[in-house]
This record gives sequence, structure tokens and C-alpha cells, in this order.
Amino acid sequence: MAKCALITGITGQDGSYLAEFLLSKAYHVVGMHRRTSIENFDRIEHIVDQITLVQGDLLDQNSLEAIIKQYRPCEVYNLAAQSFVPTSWTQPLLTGEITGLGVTRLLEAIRIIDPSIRFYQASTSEMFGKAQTVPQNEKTPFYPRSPYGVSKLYAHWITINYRESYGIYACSGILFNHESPRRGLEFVTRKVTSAAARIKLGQIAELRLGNLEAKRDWGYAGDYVEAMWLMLQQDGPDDYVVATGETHSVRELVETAFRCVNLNWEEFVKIDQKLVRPAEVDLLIGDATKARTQLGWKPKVSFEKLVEMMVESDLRYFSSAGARPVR
Ligand code: NAP
Ligand code: F7E
Repeated sequence: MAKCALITGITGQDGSYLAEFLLSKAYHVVGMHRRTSIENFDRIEHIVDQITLVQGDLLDQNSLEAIIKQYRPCEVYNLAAQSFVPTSWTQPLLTGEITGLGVTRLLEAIRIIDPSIRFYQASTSEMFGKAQTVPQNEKTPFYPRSPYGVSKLYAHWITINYRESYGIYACSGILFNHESPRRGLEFVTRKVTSAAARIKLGQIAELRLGNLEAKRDWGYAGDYVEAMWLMLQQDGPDDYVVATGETHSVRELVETAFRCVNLNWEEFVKIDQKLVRPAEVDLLIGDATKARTQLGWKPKVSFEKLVEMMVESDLRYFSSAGARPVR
């Protein structure tokens, strides 16, 4: 019988890539999504008839227990979260409830119903925040800089605590920024690639951005979901940094994206102080030696290739009304 995996956050960027990956490994994929007044399946519409979709919410304990009882997954990937850093300042309590406490709700459901389930928690480089060492690895001290980062740090430690308290095979994947043509439009990579495409197509005239000096270790989401799966296939549970080991500034991102459409970015980009964060994460660069040596994982898509892939997808998306950025 096929192995069953539950993915929370199936409608998100990573949920869609992980579902594709697990289908390629012949899993029965159960995807949890929130009830919404209109369906939000754009990223998974090409696989919707190959997976089982079920309504549930990280805010609702009963729904989590009911889903685990009904489908009895052997692996649970918790990708659901309020994941946008700026929103975590305007909605800090909701962010804490979903991104932090939501993980305890899911772990409790696993503990009560079937503690042999293997659990993956989507942790983040935002936990390093005001980074104490360069580059950052599993031993780097944490210093989160936003309610999002703080909530994820709680989630990281509760994952470790359930592993140590109850022997649950629970892993925390500390993933650095990863992007794709399916990235939400408000995150800086997609904001930049969509604007470059739309300016080229004559649809908009300018791009407003905040801090151009922030540096991130940007990889490709399609590469990163494999690392999630590998973490749950080992002899024992552990925590791993997943990153490319390269860092680039937002300024370099903008230059690269506008170069793809043969435009000079300085003619179109305006700095908007409203987009500067109350506390910034200045520099992230990951050291994924442990993932490379213990999981045999490595990234395949370079920064330049990633930006090019996103700009090309956005040119297609914004030039034809019905097209979807689902590369
Ligand atoms: P994303 O595109 O924002 O997707 C988040 C998903 O969570 C969506 O499916 C969303 O559903 C769902 N969700 C939000 N609140 C929920 C709730 N209360 N109950 C159930 N589902 C809920 O995020 P992503 O980029 O795919 O990232 C996946 C995970 O990895 C997140 O936990 C994120 O924090 C973490 N992470 C991401 C990165 C990155 O660079 N992408 C790096 C490190 C860690 P709706 O569609 O209904 O909103
Ligand atoms: O910002 C700067 C901004 O929103 C990146 C999430 O997936 O990755 C993501 O969090 C940088 C920041 O991602 C704009 O100040 C400048 O320094 O794309 P972002 P993020 O905050 O790094 C981590 C790993 C996660 O876990 C999160 O869930 O870009 N920046 N100007 C801007 N950022 C945005 N969004 N918009 C701007 O106009």
C-alpha cells in the first residue's frame, strides 16, 4: 500500500512543490487547507485530481485530530504558517497562534493518536535574525527580529521538546529563503520579478521597495522540498540547515531581474520608507554542510538561473490573462 503523507499549507508555495515531489515517490498525498469563501488552489490545480484535499486549520485542534485519525499518515509535513514577516508586526497575536502554537496543536494530535508518525517542521533562517556568526549553521545562536521569527523559534523548540519528551521522530528543517515562480507576490523576489516583467510590458511605471542593502541566501523551492523529505527518511530525527551558501543583496536581485528584461533598474525603482521594517535582518548566509554530508542534499539552481526563471514566468503570466505561473 502507498505511504500516506499529510501536508499542511498545501495551497502555499512549498506545499505545491512538496506534493509534486511526494507524488513522484508514489505517496498518497493528503493536503490540508483552510476553508475560504473562494477556492485558492492556483498552485495545485495541475495535481488536484491526484491528491486528497481536506479542510482543517492550525487554529482548530479538533480538525487536526480528525484528519490524523481519518487518514493515519506515516509522515506529516507542517508547512502551514502566517509566513509574511511584515504582517507579523501588524498581526503579532495571530502569527503567534498559527505559526507558534499551531505547531503544538499538531504535535499534540500526533502524540495522542499515533506517536510513530514522522514529523517535519518548517523552521526558518529568520530564527538567526541578528546573526551571531557568519555563516549560520545548526550551532549558531538564535536572535529573532520579528514576531514571525519569535513564533518560529517557539515552534522549533517545541518540535525538539516533543522529540525529547515523547520520542517522536520530529525534525526541524532550518530553511533559508527559497523562491520560485509560485512565490507570493508580496515577497521581495517575486515583487521584483513581477514588476520587472510588468514594466517591460508597459503595465506599470515604477517599483517601490524598502531596504536594498539586506542580504539573503536565496535558493529554489523545488530543490528545498527534497531536503524536507530526506530528513524524514533517516535512521533518527535531527535538525538541519538548508541553504545555498551564497548571499546577495536586494540591490543585486533588482539589478539581475531588470537585466533579464534589458532595462536599467535605477530609472524605475523608488525607495519607500513605509516598506522599511521596524527591525531588519541584515545578513543571512547558510552553511548546509550537515545536510550535504548526512542527507546527500545539494541545491541545483543558481541565484541567476532562479531570477531568470521567475522573470520569464512573470513575462508569460502578465502577458496572457489566463496564464498561471506554475513552472
Ligand atoms: P506560503 O506560500 O505563505 O504558504 C503558507 C501556507 O500556510 C498556505 O497554504 C496557507 O493557506 C497556510 N496557512 C496559513 N494559516 C493557516 C492556518 N491557520 N491553518 C492552516 N493553514 C494555514 O509559505 P511557503 O513559502 O510555502 O513556506 C512554507 C513554510 O515554510 C511556512 O511555514 C514558512 O513560514 C516556512 N518557511 C518558508 C521559507 C521560504 O523562504 N519560503 C523559508 C523558511 C521557512 P492559505 O493559502 O489559505 O493562506
Ligand atoms: O524580504 C527586503 C526586506 O519579504 C527579504 C519568508 O518566506 O524568508 C521570507 O522572509 C528582504 C528583507 O522575505 C522590500 O526588508 C526590501 O530584508 O522577501 P522577504 P523574508 O523577510 O526574508 C524567510 C526565510 C521566511 O521564513 C519567511 O517566511 O527584502 N525588502 N524591500 C523587501 N521585502 C519585501 N517583502 N518587500 C519590499 O518591498
